Amino acid sequence: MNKLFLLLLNLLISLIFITLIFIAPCIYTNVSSASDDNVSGGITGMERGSKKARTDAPKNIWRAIIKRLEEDGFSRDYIYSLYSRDEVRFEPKIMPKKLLHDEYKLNYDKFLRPDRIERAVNFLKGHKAVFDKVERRFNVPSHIKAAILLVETDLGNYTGSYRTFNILSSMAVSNDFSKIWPFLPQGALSDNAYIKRIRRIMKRRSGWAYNELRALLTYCKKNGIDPVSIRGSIFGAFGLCQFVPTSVINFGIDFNGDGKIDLFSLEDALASMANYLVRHGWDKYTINDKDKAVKVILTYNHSRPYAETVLKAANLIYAHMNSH
Ligand SMILES: [Ca+2]
Repeated sequence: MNKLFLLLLNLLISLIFITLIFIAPCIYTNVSSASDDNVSGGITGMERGSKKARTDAPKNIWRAIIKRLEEDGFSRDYIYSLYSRDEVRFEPKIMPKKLLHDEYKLNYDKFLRPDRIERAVNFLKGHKAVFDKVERRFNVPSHIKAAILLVETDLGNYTGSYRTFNILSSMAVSNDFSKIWPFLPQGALSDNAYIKRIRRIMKRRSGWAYNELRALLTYCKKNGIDPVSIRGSIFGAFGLCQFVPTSVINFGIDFNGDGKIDLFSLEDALASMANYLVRHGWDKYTINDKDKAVKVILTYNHSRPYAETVLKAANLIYAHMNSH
């Protein structure tokens, strides 16, 4: 009887031992992975890590735009990775600046100062081979292109410091007035007509910006460019010739033949600019027809003071070139 009791006791101790050594850790692992799965949706450790990084990273403000870009065929991973980057920020402060921008208040006369004209002449002389080559191909005189470069970017010295991706993304999500009203001049907010106008403009510009954002991503993909790296104006234009993305897609030219349209290269920017003007009606007779010239230049930038300044600067550059 004692023997039987001892045998049973030994068996019991062995069972407890086996349970402690082998089975308990398995139970513990299962319990812990099951509880993790509740959080992560039942995926493996590696996937869990990447899923966590992806879902946590982009800020909520981009949620709708990410969904829309996905629906428009851009890869989810690519769009997520872009909107997860530190450089990508919502910039509501630029909205009022853009909304309140008034072309007629800009000081265009500064572009006609003798020192600026002289710099434009020297720039044209310094890059004569490229200017000549583009003129031969498109029939747009070099002094017209130099004048546009002078007014647009001060001959490439100022191409803009805003990230185009941020500008367009911020505008695209700002169809909601509540997102920008804190940044508007407070006095203006008591004016109902002003608020109504701003609301209307924002809605229209949000649609425009989304379209440009999509074009920016398409252009960058085709040309192997990081979209977040491009910097330009508050209006979403970039490069020496200040094109918005849809213009790059429709009128951009790879003139130096390196396989990509790069508007920060003089060859590509000049050819793209000339191509834009030709496609909007510029021909070899336009230089002698001021009304027609103004009409075409207005398609480049819809501002009469701009178009007239470009033509005046072009004439001054031409006169300077031919007086020495
Ligand atoms: Ca190129």
